[in-house]
Amino acid sequence: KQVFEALSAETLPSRLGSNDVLKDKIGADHTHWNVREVGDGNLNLVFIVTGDKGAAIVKQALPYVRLVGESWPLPLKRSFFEYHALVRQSARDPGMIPEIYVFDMAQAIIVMEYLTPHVILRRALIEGRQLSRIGRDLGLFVARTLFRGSDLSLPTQEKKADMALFADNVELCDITENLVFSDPYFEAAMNRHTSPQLDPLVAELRADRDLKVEAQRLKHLFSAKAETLCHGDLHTGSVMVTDIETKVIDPEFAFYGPISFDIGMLLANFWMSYFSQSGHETTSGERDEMRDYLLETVDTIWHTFRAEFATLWRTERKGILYQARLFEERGDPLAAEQALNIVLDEIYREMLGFAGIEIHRRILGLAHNADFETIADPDRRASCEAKALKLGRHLAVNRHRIHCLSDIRETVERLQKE
Ligand code: SR1
Ligand code: MG
Repeated sequence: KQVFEALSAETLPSRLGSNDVLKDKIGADHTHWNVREVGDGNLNLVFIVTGDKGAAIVKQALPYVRLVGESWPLPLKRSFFEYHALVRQSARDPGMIPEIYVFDMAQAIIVMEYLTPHVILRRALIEGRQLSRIGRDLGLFVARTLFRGSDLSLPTQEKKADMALFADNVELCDITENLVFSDPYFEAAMNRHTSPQLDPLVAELRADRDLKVEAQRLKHLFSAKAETLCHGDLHTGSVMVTDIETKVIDPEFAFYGPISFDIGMLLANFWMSYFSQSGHETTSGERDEMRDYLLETVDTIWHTFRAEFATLWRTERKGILYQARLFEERGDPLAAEQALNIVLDEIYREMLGFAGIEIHRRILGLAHNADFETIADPDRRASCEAKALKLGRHLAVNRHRIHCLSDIRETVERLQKE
């Protein structure tokens, strides 16, 4: 059995240089490879490798959480789940995932296409860039991957076997179960809200019985509703963009969970971006158009998801659920449409809840996001975060009473003016 060894910029060429695929993609002579370590994520090592023929990204899992250090061990097998999730996502929504060149399970290494001139979507949004494609691309991505990974589409034997495969991604699910659904709602050791100005609001949220009950209902859904293969960590840091292309990366948290989970996480990150914008403007109102763009993008993602999910329901529904022989073939086509509306409505309500909880954990928990973290003025930052926290509470607690996204737009715009 090969012993795991972390890569370094110095050792990488000699360790990977004999791989034929990489010789072809990067260059035959690895002594000419140039390696730059670029990873600034919470968990892994990431390198850009360039050579005579081209470039590649090398991602390696470490046996611990990079953000915290060796005191928090984390199994290398997450790389296996990431690889298998990438393969499935690529088949379910072709073109949305970087091309995978090499997977080395023992060394927890995935080598993939170097996306250039792509940037991380979160970065682009902080800079105030409006990407016209992302709403549609991401809406289609969630609809296709989540529908095609579910019992609506897969043969039941295949889905059950795949659930068994991914069931072992327990440590990463454990991170989400604790860091997302529980820690933000009590004084957990790893929490760190960095704006003391928020203390009174944080105390209010932690004493909010309705909120804490909803957070636990959502955790219950997360752990028990194994509907489909979710990306598991679909935030704006897991998306790479240019003006004409969108790619989704980093599905190491992949697990079988609710269809609504990825969509909720994703929309939460757009709402957080919205509230963070005033922390990045130099003159008041400078980012008004950007804020409108972000709310439009939320609408586009959700409406594209709904429309594509409905199309797939009508054209590709071949799994064990809502079978055509019960409905259409018995001369009652409206029955399948009625069931579709009920399914979509349930996804919508859950999605709002997951979005609310994701907002809270990014401000109160361990893992923050750069949208707020890069706001230099502490008072301004706290004011942005407070608005987002209030929206999070509203979404989680009132999700059964919020009938459409335009109601949320009103709430968001009212909070922004506070
Ligand atoms: C300890 S890991 C913290 C967070 O980083 C990842 O990107 C996930 O979002 C996780 O919750
Ligand atoms: Mg990640």
